[in-house]
Amino acid sequence: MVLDKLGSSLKDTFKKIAGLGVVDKEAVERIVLDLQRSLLQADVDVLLVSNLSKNLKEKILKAKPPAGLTLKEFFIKTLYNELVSFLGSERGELELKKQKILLVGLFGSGKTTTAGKLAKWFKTRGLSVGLAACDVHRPAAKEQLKQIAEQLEAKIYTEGKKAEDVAKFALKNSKDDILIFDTAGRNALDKELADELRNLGKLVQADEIILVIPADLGQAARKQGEEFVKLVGITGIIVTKLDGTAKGGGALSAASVTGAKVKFIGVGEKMSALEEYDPNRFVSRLIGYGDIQGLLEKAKEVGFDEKKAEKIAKGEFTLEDFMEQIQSMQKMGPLSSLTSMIPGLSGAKIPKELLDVQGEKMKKWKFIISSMTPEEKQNPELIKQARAQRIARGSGSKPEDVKQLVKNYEKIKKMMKMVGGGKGLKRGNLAQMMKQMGVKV
Ligand SMILES: Nc1nc2c(ncn2[C@@H]2O[C@H](COP(=O)(O)OP(=O)(O)OP(=O)(O)O)[C@@H](O)[C@H]2O)c(=O)[nH]1
Ligand SMILES: [Mg+2]
Repeated sequence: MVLDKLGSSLKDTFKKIAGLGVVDKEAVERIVLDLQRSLLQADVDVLLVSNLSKNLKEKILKAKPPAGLTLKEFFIKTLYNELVSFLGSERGELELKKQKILLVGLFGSGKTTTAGKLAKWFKTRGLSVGLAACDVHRPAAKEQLKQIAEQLEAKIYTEGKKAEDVAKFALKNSKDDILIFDTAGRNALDKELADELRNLGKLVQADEIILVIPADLGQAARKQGEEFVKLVGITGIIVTKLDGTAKGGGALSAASVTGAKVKFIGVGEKMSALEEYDPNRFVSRLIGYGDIQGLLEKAKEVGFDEKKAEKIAKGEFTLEDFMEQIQSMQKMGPLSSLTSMIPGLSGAKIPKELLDVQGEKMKKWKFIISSMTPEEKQNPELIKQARAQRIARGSGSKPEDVKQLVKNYEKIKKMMKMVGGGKGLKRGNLAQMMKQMGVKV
């Protein structure tokens, strides 16, 4: 998978947001720091990273979330949108119409391969394609393009000594819908290359002049892009070799600030390894949009309170805290998918049904607790026969139910104190806890 390292660290960041107890300044700063680390590792320009961080902090800490969104959801959505705009925001397109495309770029960036990939892309969309081999400098260049053309059954134009001669020949003879001009690369954008490209540009009058940039350039893609923009006025960029580098995030974000849109990305050596570039889709795939949707749902329903969960794990909790936690967990759905968000719970595999069967009993307990005095809630051990009877009457239950709840609470508290010891819940303990509460495991 392309950019999997960046993808998985971004995914972690999103998960951390969803798992936040409170979204305060400190939490936002911690998350932003996390994000910065991931982006810098992907060779993103420091300035771009700092802009993104600033935007994010301002939006989360100063702006109010729109109605209907919790702060956490707002955080997740804002980060998502910022990443999309960071990587270009708009979708780069090539029209399906008769046109001339000039490919430019430095040595080995992938121009010739990309000429073939584009030919295939247009051909599979029903347009005829011709390839003009305007790289007359590298001895095997024409031969390389010829082989690609044969493989794709595209027309090929090679005649002429100079690049311009080949271009003229192609322009004169081509009846193809799409005519793609492959050009020579250089180590740098020197005068010779600049002159040749300028002349070709004038002669061909291409509809699209596309700069081909390898992703392993990382943030240097910005400077190169800007140079080519100045020289030949490129209309778009194709970033190649995204499959082979962790620096692709840097290249894509850098390319997107040159003012020319990234139109396609190259993700392999094969002719089919070309993808249309849509920042929105790219981000959603990078971080797993389904996962983000899931996190959004969770962030919406409950504010899972980590601090409270920790207190519970240490055996420091009131009856109400305890009920609240169990309810949060119920709302949050399958516990197994949550374990990574709750400290101390990672690795525990708890069947979903375990908490679902609690519904009726949970309701009853809620009524019982709401019939207690604040003092009783804090110190349930005060509840003996007389109090139990009063509470049962108030909550429409039996004194035995009240006593059972208190007994279970005390058992669990004791158990948690024993096993928790500040380290949080250990594997299987929650299951044991449920058993103590009378749930069949
Ligand atoms: N992994 C990977 N390799 C690629 C990709 N695009 C091109 N390549 C490889 O990169 C090398 C150079 O590609 P070319 O298409 O010859 O590059 P060029 O820009 O035409 O090179 P010059 O004509 O010498 O300037 C070849 O080995 C390609 O197979 C890509 O998206 N992924
Ligand atoms: Mg080439």
